[in-house]
Amino acid sequence: MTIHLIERAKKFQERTAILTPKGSFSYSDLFQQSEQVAKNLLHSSSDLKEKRVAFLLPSDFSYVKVQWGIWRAGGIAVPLCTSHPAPELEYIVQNSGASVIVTNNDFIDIIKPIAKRTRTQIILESAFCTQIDSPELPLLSSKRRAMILYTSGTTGRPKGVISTHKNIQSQIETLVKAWKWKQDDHILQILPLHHVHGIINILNCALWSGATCEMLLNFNSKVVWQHFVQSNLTLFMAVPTIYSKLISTWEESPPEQQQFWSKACSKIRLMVSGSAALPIQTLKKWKRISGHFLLERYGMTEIGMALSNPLEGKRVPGYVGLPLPGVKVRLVNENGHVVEPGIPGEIQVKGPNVFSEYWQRPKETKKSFQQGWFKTGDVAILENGIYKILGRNSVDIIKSGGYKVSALEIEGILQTHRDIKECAVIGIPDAEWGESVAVALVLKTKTVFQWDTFRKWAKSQLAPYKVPVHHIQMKILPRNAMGKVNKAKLANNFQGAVK
Ligand code: MCA
Ligand code: AMP
Repeated sequence: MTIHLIERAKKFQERTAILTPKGSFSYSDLFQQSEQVAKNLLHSSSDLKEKRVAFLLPSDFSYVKVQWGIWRAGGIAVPLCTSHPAPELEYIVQNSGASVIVTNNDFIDIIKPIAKRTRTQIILESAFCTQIDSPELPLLSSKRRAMILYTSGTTGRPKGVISTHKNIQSQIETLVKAWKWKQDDHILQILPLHHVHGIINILNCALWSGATCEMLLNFNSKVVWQHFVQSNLTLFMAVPTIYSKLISTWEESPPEQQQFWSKACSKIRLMVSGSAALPIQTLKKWKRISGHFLLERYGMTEIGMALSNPLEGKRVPGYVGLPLPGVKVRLVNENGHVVEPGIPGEIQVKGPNVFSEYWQRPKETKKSFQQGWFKTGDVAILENGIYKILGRNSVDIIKSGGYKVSALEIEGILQTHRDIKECAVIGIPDAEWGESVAVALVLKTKTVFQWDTFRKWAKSQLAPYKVPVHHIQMKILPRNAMGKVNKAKLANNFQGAVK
């Protein structure tokens, strides 16, 4: 079998697949250049046979052709995040067992020592320009494992979520159907490309459909507003924090500018929000500014998208709609029994969209399923026939700016600092970020502590979005009778926290 997503590119030929500030690339360009990537990666072998290929590339055409090239050569694509510091990158390279890292000259200085320590080969993306005629590309089963995305959990370091080609295809097909993607669509890609939202919902849904994906290197509020004006966008998808930032930029602009920007939104056919709860205030403000009633949907790295408000028909603020085509959803109580409508329960999901396993973590994979249903850890309720997300069943998972971060992982890293005796990390509500990462620190005695210096150190260890933005110092952490930190109580201590 061939990869359906990639075979479809043959149909779209000279249509524009990728548009970047540096140029425009057709489906033929993508098909041919990803073939060259695949042949270069294969070198003299006939199949990468699920070899892990990590790649650290900007959000542009090089990223897309390398991702497709890895798939076409039979490898597992492991996308790395451009904003991660060396220790985060090294963890993923090490954990995935990648044998190759593809990168470019902009990232070579950070990658070189990692490659040396992990004994990984570096290939510069520019080397893929070499024309190679053979070998033939391998035929792949849809069960072939295709991608590992790292996601934070309630235990330890992030886990690798493995999706097969079948999983990816069904995650794409359900969205293409539900949101009526078509060839004439044109979407703006401003999200990080190491998560499902950017990779599946935006980039590969566009490519499946023969549409155009316009890629910017990162998110900048003013630049996005300018693109609403100057590009022929029909679709826009983002996390609530981005809508909140777009609203602030609009509010700070002069009235003529506001009118101009607002008017430009009318040519867009659909705007979607997801990855975190959309505050009703943000939904209402965005409606006033852009005329768009945001379509809110719910998903997770392990399952792609599961629930969505309708494309046509009534969207209800604060609710995430109904299961997408082909996705089964149920709500289950603590005893493992399906609950009646009106009773809260954990969301469990089943379907071809659900990931195959956590990379090299058979026990955790087993624990996260109940009779073939994936246990999301999110709690929801079915009210008036539609789902509403109520929260998560763990205080140790924080959602900030649409990123999922683990309090325990951050604590583990911060505790390695010489001044820290112990610490506890929690998420505190934030109108713009959803939640902010906050830390209560107990310092070693005789420590002259400087928050800024400490934060700088934390940034060298952790992804920027995991670094705490609020802190308090305590003599002792509040603990319960079992000795566990009482995080609910701790949250009260952060009123008026130092930023
Ligand atoms: C973080 N920062 C804050 C706060 N929190 N500043 C003030 N108050 C806060 N509460 C600051 C940090 O101090 C740091 O700043 C910076 O933000 C780091 O966070 P980062 O997210 O990297 O910030 P950014 O570069 O300003 O970008 C904002 C962003 C970004 C564009 C909203 O967070 C983003 O792209 N989010 C999307 C994530 C995403 O795609 N998630 C999908 C995964 P400094 O470094 O200056 O000190 S979920 C998914 O895929 C599932 C399947 C789904 O459902 O979609
Ligand atoms: P991730 O594992 O990074 O893919 O993040 C998935 C998590 O984001 C889910 O388990 C939810 O907790 C959260 N999430 C995604 N979409 C929504 C939404 N519309 N409302 C509330 N939470 C959401």
